[in-house]
Amino acid sequence: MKTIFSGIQPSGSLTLGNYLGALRHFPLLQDEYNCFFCIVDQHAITVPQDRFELRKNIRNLAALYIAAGIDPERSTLFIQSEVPAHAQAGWMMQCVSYIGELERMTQFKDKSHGKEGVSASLLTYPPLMAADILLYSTDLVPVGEDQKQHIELTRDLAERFNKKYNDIFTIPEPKISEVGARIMSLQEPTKKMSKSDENLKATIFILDEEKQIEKKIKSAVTDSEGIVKYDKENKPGVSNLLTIYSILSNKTIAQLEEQYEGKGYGEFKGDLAKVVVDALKPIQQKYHELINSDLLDTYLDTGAEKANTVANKMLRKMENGMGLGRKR
Ligand code: ATP
Ligand code: LTN
Repeated sequence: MKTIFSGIQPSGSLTLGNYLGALRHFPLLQDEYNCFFCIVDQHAITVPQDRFELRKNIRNLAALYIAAGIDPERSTLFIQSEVPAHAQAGWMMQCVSYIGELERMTQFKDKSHGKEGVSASLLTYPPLMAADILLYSTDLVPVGEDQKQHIELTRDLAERFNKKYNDIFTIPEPKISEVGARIMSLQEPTKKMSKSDENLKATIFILDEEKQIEKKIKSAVTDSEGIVKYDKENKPGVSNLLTIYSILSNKTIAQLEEQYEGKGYGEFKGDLAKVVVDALKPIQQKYHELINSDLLDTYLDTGAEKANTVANKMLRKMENGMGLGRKR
C-alpha cells in the first residue's frame, strides 16, 4: 500500500478553501492508501499566535478532520508537536537546504514582504515540511495548488540527502486535484481564500452559521455584467462562485451556466448559499458532537503513538546517515 501524508496548520479556523482544496479529498484516500494526517502546530508558530487561540484551533482542527470523514482508526491522525522527530528531522533538513532556495519560495516572499520582525522560522518552514513528509516514506502529498513549490523543494532536498548520505528517502509526489485547488477570496477574487485574511468577509469558515454564509456570499465581489458565465480572466468573482457551486452540487459549470441563463446574480448567490449551508451542515453537526468528548483525546493519543513509532525509525536512519550521535 502506498503512503499519503498531508498537514494543515491550526493557524485559524478552517475555511471553505481548505475544505475544497484539501480536506474534502482526504476521506476518499483512506481505502487505498496508508494515510497520515497531521495538525502542523509547529508550522503555525512561524507567525505570531495567541497561545489560547492556538490550543483551541488545534483541537478544532482535530475534530474537523474527523467530522469531514477521517476515520482515526484507519488513518493516523496526530499533532506535529507530539512527535518530536519532526523538529529533529527538520533541523537536519535545514542543514541540507541553501538559504537562496528558501528565499525563493513564494510563500516566504508573500508572508515576509514588507513586514518587520520576520521570524527565521518563516524562512526555514520548508525544510520542516520536508521532514514531515519524508519521515513517513510518503509517496503522495495531497495539497492545494499553493503548496506545489514546497513539495518540489522537498523532492530536491530528499534527492540531495539520498545522494550525499544514505539512500533512505522515498521521493514524494504532489497530488493536486484539478478543480477546487485554488478557491479565491470572496472580496478580492484574484487572491486565494485564506484563513488568516484580515477581511472576514473574504472567507467562508467551515463553522460559519447559516446567516453568516448567506451574508458573505451575497456581498461577494462579482462584476456589473449580470451574466452567470465562467471566465476566469475577465470574471474572476463569478468564476470562483461557479467553481464552489459546481463542486458542492456535482453539477458541471456548463449545467450551471444554463440553469442561470437570463437570471441575475441575486438568485444565483441565494441558491449557492443554500448549497454551501447544506454541504457544511453534517460536518458541523459531527464537529459539535466531538469537540468536547474524551474520545477525541483518545484518538489523538493513539495517533501520536503510531506516528512516533514510524517517525523514530526514519529519524534513526537519518542520524546514522549523517553520523550523528552513536551507532544504534
Ligand atoms: P494561512 O492563511 O494560515 O496561510 P491557509 O488557509 O493557506 O492558511 P493552510 O493550512 O496553509 O491554509 O493549508 C491547508 C491546506 O489547504 C493545504 O493543502 C492548502 O494547499 C489548502 N488550501 C489553502 N487555501 C486554499 C484555497 N484557497 N483553495 C484551495 N486549497 C487551499
Ligand atoms: N505548508 C502547508 C502545511 C504543511 C503540509 C506539511 C502539507 C506542513 N507540513 C506536509 C502537506 C504535507 C500549508 O501551508 N498548507
